[in-house]
Amino acid sequence: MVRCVQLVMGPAGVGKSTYCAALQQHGMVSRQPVHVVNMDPAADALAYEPAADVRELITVDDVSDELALGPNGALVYCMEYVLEDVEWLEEVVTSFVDGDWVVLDMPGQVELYTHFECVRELIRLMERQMEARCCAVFLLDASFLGDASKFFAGALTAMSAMLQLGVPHLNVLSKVDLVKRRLPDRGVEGEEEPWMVVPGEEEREEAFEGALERFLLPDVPALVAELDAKMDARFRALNARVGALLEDYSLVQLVPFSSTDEEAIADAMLQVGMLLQHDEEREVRPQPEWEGTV
Ligand SMILES: Nc1nc2c(ncn2[C@@H]2O[C@H](COP(=O)(O)OP(=O)(O)OP(=O)(O)O)[C@@H](O)[C@H]2O)c(=O)[nH]1
Ligand SMILES: [Mg+2]
Repeated sequence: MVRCVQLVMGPAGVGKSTYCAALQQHGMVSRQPVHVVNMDPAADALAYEPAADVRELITVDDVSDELALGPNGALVYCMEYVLEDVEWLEEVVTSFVDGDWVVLDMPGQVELYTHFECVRELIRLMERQMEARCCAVFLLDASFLGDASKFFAGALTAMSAMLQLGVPHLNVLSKVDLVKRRLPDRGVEGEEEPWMVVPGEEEREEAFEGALERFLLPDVPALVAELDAKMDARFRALNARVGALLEDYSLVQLVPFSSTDEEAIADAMLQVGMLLQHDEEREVRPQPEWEGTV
């Protein structure tokens, strides 16, 4: 009896909840049940139909009012509360059938994954007490990784979470459709007669692939050189070490994702499935009840 649990994490606004909604939709179409659990006690409206919602147990607003804590303190308090009152999560996770996906839509405070103990302890409890196989899906927003310093900052944050949580880890580059949308619709300045060049769909597609490659197959020495050019010379050795660290451990590998791209959604599912050897847990089951509702 094993449940495969994805913890969807990353900084605020990277698209975690949208990723969960896309997975749920994809699961309906591909007849692979995906149960999304809202684990964000400060969430507003949800873009998906939650199988369970932590706000049934505790909310940031209640904690802020009762304990006069600020939003971050209240959130950490809520997560520690979930850990103490773990029966709630246990009931949720163990209510699902073996082989179904359980997707936890986590809050956007990145310190929860890089500094505090509560998420790590929750994972250990799920593994020990709830027969869960957990992995971290860490989202990084394509629109925020534009230059070398942002790229390294993002990759290092994802790496901190990976080291802190100690579970199989997948870095996902979210909102890649925005990379395409932000491409210039005319020739780039500096090129010959740029105002004459209006790329067609094919050229835009090629430019998109090129822009995406910068993220997906990053040229680390070139990124390090970009950093060196911006920073004081005394940081060169540090930049080189950080670059080597990320490269040596393949920590800059990202899976591209866009919530509107069915192929990207299927691929993300496949990658996470391989990470947790999910297929081994799948059961062949009769037609699901929700057939016909999509
Ligand atoms: N263009 C585009 N926009 C996206 C995509 N995914 C999410 N967004 C938008 O990004 C914004 C934030 O998305 P959410 O899914 O709420 O992000 P989140 O990480 O759950 O945010 P928090 O829970 O507040 O940390 C919303 O306006 C989404 O519509 C995507 O793939 N493409
Ligand atoms: Mg969210």
